[in-house]
Amino acid sequence: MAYNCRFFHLVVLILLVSVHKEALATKHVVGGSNGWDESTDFDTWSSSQTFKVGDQIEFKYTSGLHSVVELPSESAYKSCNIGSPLDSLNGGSNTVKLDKAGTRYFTCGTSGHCEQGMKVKITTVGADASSSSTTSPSSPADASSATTATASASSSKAQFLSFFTLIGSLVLAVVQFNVW
Ligand SMILES: [Cu+2]
Repeated sequence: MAYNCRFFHLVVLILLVSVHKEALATKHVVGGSNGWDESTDFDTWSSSQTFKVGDQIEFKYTSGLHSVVELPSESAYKSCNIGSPLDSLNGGSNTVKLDKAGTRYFTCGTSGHCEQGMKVKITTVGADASSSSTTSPSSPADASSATTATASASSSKAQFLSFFTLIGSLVLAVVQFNVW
């Protein structure tokens, strides 16, 4: 009985810790309920989302009909040049982790689909969403690079803090387990 109680507490704590971890990162299904398909308006979809460092994007599509190709540049994205992809994925469901700030370009590898609009640009911001001041086009070069440095510093600080919160939760779980 004592063992069951202890076990139950551990399970509850592990669940709490994993829920907490989930809350830190979001998984965005590309195209929403329409998914990765040439009929989806990806510009509208992506502008409705906030992509943060640590988030994931998931491509869901009919295997064999579509694929996922990551393009190396804005120009390749604009001209639908899939000749030198960074990555090619297939199988109907692919998850991509947004591990750093910046813009990434994805399209479909099926002939003609990129030209039909089956492409999406994902701009990831630092984990601290309040650092939207990074895009100030009229500021001089010195000021804008300083802003970028501050933004990335505060985002790594936020990641550092959430890491410690997670470790703290785990330590708490272990302590609870031993005491009960
Ligand atoms: Cu396609």
